[in-house]
Amino acid sequence: MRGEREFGDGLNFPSFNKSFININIKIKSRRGKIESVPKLLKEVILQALIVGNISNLYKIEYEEKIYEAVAKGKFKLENITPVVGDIVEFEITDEENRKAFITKIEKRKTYIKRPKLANITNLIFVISSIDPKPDLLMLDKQLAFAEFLNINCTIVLNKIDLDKRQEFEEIYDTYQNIGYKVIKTNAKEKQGIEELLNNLKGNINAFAGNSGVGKSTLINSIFNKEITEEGEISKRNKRGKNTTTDTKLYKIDKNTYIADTPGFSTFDISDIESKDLDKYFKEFKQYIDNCEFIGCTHIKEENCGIKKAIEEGKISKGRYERYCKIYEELKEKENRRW
Ligand SMILES: Nc1nc2c(ncn2[C@@H]2O[C@H](COP(=O)(O)OP(=O)(O)O)[C@@H](O)[C@H]2O)c(=O)[nH]1
Ligand SMILES: [Mg+2]
Ligand SMILES: [Zn+2]
Repeated sequence: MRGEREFGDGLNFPSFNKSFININIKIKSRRGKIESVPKLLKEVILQALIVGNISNLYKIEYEEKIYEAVAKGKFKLENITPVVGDIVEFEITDEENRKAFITKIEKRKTYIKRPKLANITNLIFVISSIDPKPDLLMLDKQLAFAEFLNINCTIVLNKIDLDKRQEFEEIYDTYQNIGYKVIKTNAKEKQGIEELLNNLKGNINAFAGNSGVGKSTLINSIFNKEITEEGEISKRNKRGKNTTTDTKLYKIDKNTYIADTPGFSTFDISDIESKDLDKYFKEFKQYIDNCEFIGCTHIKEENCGIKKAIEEGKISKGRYERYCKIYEELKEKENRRW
């Protein structure tokens, strides 16, 4: 049995794991009889977190130390490669120069394909109230995708200082009523940063949102120093080519990380099938049973539970309109595929 530490709903962060294997060994007694006796073998398994990856080299963190590791050949046979966010078992091959082998990948809690990220337990979707104006279509795509991936998400409504008429309050209410955690921030003046930080604790977090909404400013406020610019430059390798593998985890504290993920701003949700989209609109779920037709898409059908819920003011009209748009987009992509 392996003794793992639990951190709420978050991850089992790498720890010093002892595993005890109980086996029976056969011995010859003095009288020449073969006897089976139990023997307790004690084995120490080291676990680390992958915090960086460039091509086939991994940076793994173990007890505040960073080792440079390669994956042992057998992963190729298993058709699985380690990715940033993976918790792995490893063997140290050279302590002085901090070199290691990755020998096993622990079961992933979550997995994102593009960019490849394991064990993200909190997605932070940032929109700004003004400049650029809130892109709710993007937000709803992202929220649906997070539901699809089964990852918790948090909405950050940034640049509240610019919205003199406080129109962001309506957005706040819409998403709060659905049951999402919404945090209002002014990243420049560090308003709401404390609340955001509390929300990140115990998770591996990734930020997403359109360019200019304030992601870098928010992350810098959290760390109180400039770190993400460096991360953004590293998108390009020495020859100036874009690399897609360079993702990093930045440590906030022992149990909390932020993923710096180039190319995560606008993500592709085409893995969702149009017919399943309603499941990923969280507040729709409870009304789907009221639809007359099984497989109702809630667009052209009559006697639709979703449409009724909108009339009764139980579902936001804006959310429904964006559902229709996203549905059509997915449907179109599917038609092109066949
Ligand atoms: N007024 C105001 N400006 C902000 C706020 N957050 C970020 N900015 C500014 O918005 C611009 C874009 O921010 P940045 O963090 O680079 O956005 P990113 O592209 O999402 O990383 C910068 O000029 C920031 O100084 C905020 O809360 N209020
Ligand atoms: Mg940025
Ligand atoms: Zn319906």
